[in-house]
Amino acid sequence: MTTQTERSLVLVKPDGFARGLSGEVLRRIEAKGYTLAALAVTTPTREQLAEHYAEHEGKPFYEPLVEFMSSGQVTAVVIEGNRCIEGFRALAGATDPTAALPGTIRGDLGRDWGKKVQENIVHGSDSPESAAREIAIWFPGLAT
Ligand code: RTP
Ligand code: MG
Repeated sequence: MTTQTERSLVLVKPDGFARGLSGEVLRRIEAKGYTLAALAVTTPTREQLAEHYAEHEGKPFYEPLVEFMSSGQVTAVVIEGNRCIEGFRALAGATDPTAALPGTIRGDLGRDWGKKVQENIVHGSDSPESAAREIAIWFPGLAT
């Protein structure tokens, strides 16, 4: 087990933002004990999303995903705390909100809306390398 302080990039996606769930997501992050290092409301550009989702380029859900993510405002957050990357992904739950366990953000607040892409309220970085890369995309001025 590592106990290094780390940062993760969290996004409240356009579905969560439009439903007014940014506060609820932030509440769960803070209740868990992580701290906020940066916060912004922004409408993602396709260029930002192409960088952010580079690993998914070419997959069947890529275009609908970029379309969905650029469709409205998001709340972008840098969170901080020991093992917060793993910890936030546990808070978020499984990618598919129908299958995500109750108690998780996606399990409690998400569902299948019959869209072309899984609308699942939040994004969280999946590794220290992804976190560093993603934080630079969403908060280019943030000191490391
Ligand atoms: P995220 O990156 O947003 O934290 O979610 P994740 O790691 O759980 O999921 P990932 O595999 O990285 O996929 C990124 C996002 O693409 C959408 N997706 N749709 N089969 C599908 O329709 C499908 N698969 C993925 C979801 O919005 C997912 O969060
Ligand atoms: Mg991912």
